[in-house]
Amino acid sequence: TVDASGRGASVINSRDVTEVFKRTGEAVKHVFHDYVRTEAMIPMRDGVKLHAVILKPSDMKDPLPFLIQRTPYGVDGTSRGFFFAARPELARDGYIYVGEDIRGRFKSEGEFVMSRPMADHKDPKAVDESTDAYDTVEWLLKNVPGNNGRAGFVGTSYPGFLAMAAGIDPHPATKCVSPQAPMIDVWMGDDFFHNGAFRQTYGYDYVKAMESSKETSEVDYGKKDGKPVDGYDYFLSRGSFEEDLKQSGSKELPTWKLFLEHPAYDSTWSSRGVEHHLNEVQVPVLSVGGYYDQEDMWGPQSEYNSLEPHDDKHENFLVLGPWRHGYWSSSSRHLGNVQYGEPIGKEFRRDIEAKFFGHYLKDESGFNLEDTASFQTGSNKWMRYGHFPPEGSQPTALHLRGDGNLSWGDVKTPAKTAYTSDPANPVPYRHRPIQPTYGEGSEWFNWLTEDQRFVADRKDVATWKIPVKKDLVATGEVIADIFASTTGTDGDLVVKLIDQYPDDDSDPKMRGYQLMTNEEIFRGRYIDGFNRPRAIRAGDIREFKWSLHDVDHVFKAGHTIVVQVQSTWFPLYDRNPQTYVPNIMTAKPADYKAATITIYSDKDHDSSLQVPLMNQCDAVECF
Ligand code: PG9
Repeated sequence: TVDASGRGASVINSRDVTEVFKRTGEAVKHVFHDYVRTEAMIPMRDGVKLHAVILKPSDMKDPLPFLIQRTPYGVDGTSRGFFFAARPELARDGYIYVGEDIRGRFKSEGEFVMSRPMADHKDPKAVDESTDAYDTVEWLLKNVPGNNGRAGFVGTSYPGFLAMAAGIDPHPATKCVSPQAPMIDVWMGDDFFHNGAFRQTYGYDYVKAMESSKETSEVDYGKKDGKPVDGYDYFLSRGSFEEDLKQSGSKELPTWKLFLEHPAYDSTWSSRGVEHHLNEVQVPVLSVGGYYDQEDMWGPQSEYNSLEPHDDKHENFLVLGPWRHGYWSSSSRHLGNVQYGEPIGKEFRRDIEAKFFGHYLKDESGFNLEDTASFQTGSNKWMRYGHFPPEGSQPTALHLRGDGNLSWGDVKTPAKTAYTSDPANPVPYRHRPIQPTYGEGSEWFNWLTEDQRFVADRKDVATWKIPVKKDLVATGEVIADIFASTTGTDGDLVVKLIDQYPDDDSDPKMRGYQLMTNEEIFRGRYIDGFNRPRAIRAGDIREFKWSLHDVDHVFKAGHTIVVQVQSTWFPLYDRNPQTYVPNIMTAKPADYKAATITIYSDKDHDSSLQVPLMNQCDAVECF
């Protein structure tokens, strides 16, 4: 360890940096700076020291701002998106880059707490990710010569949450933050739960990887007959999450314990919900999110929505695109099988991200985002909006009729649609075999773009369709509003909005393809509140209403809109026993029972999706 004044510092030359670029697959012809690399142990207000790597362009003439990324993934290597790998356009612009290991991770002292709750900032001794960011800036300003007195924070996913925390009660020198795919509430809609349904594979895998040691560990489901075990069989044979942990033979890890003991949205989780603190943000925020983010789709959307009412200075910006988790670091022109024609990640990094930091940290010109930039799928073009959803976006009911058809007009004939959901034979969320989340051969990254025909013939998946006669533009939030009953006393509902491509599509890979544009799960026991789980009375018709997130998509004429409803999405989500038990994490084998779910379509129980149409009257023929 050396101090930040440069004593004992090593120089990273441009060739090393080029190597880093190369590893990302990015063809970079020019590298602009050599860097002086130093390390420091930065003292926090409670005496704990955090390990940081500081990279200063060796050719710098004028003072430069700090661009800081705090992370639980280690700052020594180039893994998990340290600046050069994930953000070459920013690296080219010249900043003093700082990467810092958060408490308890890699070379930092202290204890790691998964998505550490916000502390009371009136207490001078309290620490959280916001105070650690503050203390880091304070130390850097005083100890790293050549800075211009300004700092910005950037990060994706966990580091995105850390960037957002740096903007809450920020250090006065912190001038802007860009939280990208931040987890904003790990219970409500990000990594660990969605609307109360537990993300079993993710919760198991990620916690094991992060909490088994100070560094990141591998997760493996083992082998059977010489082949890797399919995660579907692995979790099905184990039953409840409690049983799963028992059989894994692993020691009890702190966040697993939270899952077991706090399955509902109590203060354990709400204290980790960053959205509850966003009225305290006083710096410009550039939130970035993917329409196909398999981990933190909810975070950036809810962050933007929570900040918007307090945005008097118009400094709350949003960028959305058809990316999987963090995929704006790539310059790919496609996601899975879906082609976009242009390297949208590169355009975002060059035209928006680099300009945002240039503007707020160096007073450079060129940042011209008014509010939102969204890459609209279907039409495959960048759109700019003064607000999201834009003016003209109209929530329009798409009704689920009894005959398997959808209709834009009111339902005339009362009807019901029923299916039986059996926890012994749950619907897979992606095609099998299913590897551990981040393991070798895992198709976790692109599962949200998988062709849904792989489950379309199952009897426990209900389907509705409508042909698209004229191009339909949907921009805004999609809401599911489902009237349903069950023969059980608890249950889950999964609703998927799908764009089905025509059988003669010009791209052979896309012929008949069922591409989800929106999808989400809701756990029935939370119908009266996420902190108030309760049994549903068998046979009662109840209204279940929840968000399927934002969309910006053109359903083209000649395509078909499809809605699928099912009650399992396994093993990403644990199985609901469908019999009410106080804690699903500890359910017993006898609790898991098949149930028949009935969806109603009539005047008083109008099951539908609210689709945010931009050209409602024209496209729907003014019904
Ligand atoms: N999505 C990851 C994560 C963040 C926070 C909690 C759990 C997981 C990540 O990629 O950082």
